[in-house]
Amino acid sequence: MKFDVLTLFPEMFELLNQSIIGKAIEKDLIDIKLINIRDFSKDKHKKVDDTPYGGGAGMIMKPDVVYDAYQSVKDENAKVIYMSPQGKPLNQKKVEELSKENHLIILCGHYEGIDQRVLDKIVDEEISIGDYVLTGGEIPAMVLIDSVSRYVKGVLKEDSIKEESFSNGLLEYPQYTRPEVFEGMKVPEVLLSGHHENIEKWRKEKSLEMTKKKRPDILK
Ligand code: 4G1
Repeated sequence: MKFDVLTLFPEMFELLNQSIIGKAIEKDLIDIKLINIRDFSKDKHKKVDDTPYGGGAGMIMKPDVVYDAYQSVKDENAKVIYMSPQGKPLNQKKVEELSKENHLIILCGHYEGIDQRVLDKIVDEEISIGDYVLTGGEIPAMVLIDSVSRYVKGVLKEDSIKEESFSNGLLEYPQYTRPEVFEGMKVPEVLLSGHHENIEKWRKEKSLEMTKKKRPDILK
């Protein structure tokens, strides 16, 4: 899976060189190319933004600079995603759908956003990670890359994907590890029993109970 990220802050993506995603990059299971939009400024001061027509606070990213950055990675078979608070909400269904693509080009806005004309010209899909104000689309892009990469073959151990919460539409059951007693609290007896059917039954019940209590909104 190939991710090309168009951003003014490529250094922010160094976070992804850690842990499971870092390993996946080392193993060439995923390829993350960072394109610094500023490199495509024709201006001698490397200007990438300007004041909004019609007035108002802040700066808008210039369409020609963003377009030239896009042209440098353009691929007819790629899907171009703009991380935007106006996008469709990212959920596990969308993540699974995107994981079927071979090449994603991810555009990150900064400041007050990007001139609408270049968005109209190049963007296939707008995606949002949630309803709150951020300073840029970089963290949302990392959320997307992390969540989609988990579905790429070889990134996780074969059985880890199915086990996860949400794949069955429910939250995860509670988990325990050693010690058997912590601050006077025992691990549920059934988990020590070695009785796999009973354990599975208990986990299913707990998943349902947790979801009803904590996230009734996701219960269909
Ligand atoms: C109005 C949140 C503006 C933000 C209303 C989730 C947020 C990208 C996302 C904003 C961004 C609300 C996202 C806001 C995001 C231009 C650069 C847009 C940063 C920008 C609720 C600032 N998921 N936000 N505007 O945050 O890019 O993907």
